[in-house]
Amino acid sequence: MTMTPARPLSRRSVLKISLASAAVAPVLSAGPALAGGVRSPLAPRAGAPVPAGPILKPLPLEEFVVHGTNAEMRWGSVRAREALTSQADLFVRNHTRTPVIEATTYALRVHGDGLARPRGEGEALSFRLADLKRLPRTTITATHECTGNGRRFFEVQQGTPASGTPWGLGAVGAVRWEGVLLRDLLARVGIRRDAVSVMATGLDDPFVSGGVDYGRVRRPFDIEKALDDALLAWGANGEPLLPDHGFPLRLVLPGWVGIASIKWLGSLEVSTTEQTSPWNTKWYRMTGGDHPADAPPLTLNPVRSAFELDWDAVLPAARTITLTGRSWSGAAPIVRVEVSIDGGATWRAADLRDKPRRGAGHGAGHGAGHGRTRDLSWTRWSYQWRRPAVGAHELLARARDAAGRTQPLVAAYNDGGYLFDAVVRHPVTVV
Ligand SMILES: Nc1nc2c(c(=O)[nH]1)N[C@H]1C(S)=C(S)[C@@H](COP(=O)(O)O)O[C@H]1N2
Ligand SMILES: [Mo]
Repeated sequence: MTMTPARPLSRRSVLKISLASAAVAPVLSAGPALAGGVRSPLAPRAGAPVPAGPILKPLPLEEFVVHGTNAEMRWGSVRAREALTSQADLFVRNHTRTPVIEATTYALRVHGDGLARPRGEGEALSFRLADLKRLPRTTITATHECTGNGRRFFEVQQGTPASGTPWGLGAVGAVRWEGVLLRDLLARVGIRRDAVSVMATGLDDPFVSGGVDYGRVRRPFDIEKALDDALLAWGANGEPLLPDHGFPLRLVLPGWVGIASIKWLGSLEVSTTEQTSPWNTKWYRMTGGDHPADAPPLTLNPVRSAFELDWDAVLPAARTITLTGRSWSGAAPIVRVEVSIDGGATWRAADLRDKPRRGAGHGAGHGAGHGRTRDLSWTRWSYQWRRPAVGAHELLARARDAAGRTQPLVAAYNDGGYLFDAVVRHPVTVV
């Protein structure tokens, strides 16, 4: 079987890179559509404990707030020293529950009419983890964040509740993902030059809500992202993925809304037509408020900032209190952060601890390459709060990214409570 596309792909130089050296020989699998060895967490196996809940890792109360099948990180538990979020501390967003998948029998299936040799689902190419690990490795450090992060502030700060998990600001982390760029896999598989979209489908249980079965969690994305920095990740911060974060393989679309990064990746369909799923038509689009009826599916995450403090934190009075926090953007590095300790009347610059790196930003074509590290991570900052008065205060922080995007004082309302990017008023008490 040849892995070379039927004709040269002149449009995208990236695809030219390694067509000659097909290091991977995909196995044709005639097996069932989900040959990945998914086991229902409810089905006990000999010698293995039956997972108790939708999330398998421990969720200590001091570190997490649990919302049903989801859990967010408490900002007061963030350690200023550590730039990255360990998987143990990372928020979890599950539509259903974490599946337990055997790495040895797992395989990623790739099909669609956008492949150089079109393949239906039943004749998908199948890649085991070991096959993928033979491809060039790439590491990308990026913030990872739920689209609905900050949703509860639509209610508590703006008086307009939105439906969905009432996240504070803790549905975010920064992770060093390790894996293979999707473009490196597609270069070996070969795609047609008129391929336009890729559908990623997870292996977790179908999502049922309000009596409707929406099928497996899946979302399409455009071929430009697929050929830019989309990563098939098997590692996080130097360790294999935890089951809750997508073991054995997840998609990572750096800078994009969390839903784009499909966990427990079962299949990729490369298509010559636009694809849809409820996750880009019904949800994860702006509806309601002042948004037009045909607003496009959400892609980039906005600019946000948080103090490394619990909500309603109590701070011992001192001549100067050092406040620390982080700001991040899905589009570009943070270039400026301002803090207000008087409710927004006056603002002063915070000291940025992580300076924007040259070459950081989007596009794997510049400054990024095989086996090299790119940085789309958050920026840690600090602020000296001098002579804080004893009593109740609101702390505000706002950031600007290198793309010129900032944080407004009011976020645009939408029914799904997505992209709350306004300055959050963080209450603290000095005693
Ligand atoms: N298969 C699958 N992928 C998924 C989800 C899911 O429920 N199932 N949730 C999505 C959402 S909404 C988010 S915010 C991120 C959360 O990733 P994490 O749980 O590893 O932090 O995964 C995305 N990928
Ligand atoms: Mo999400």
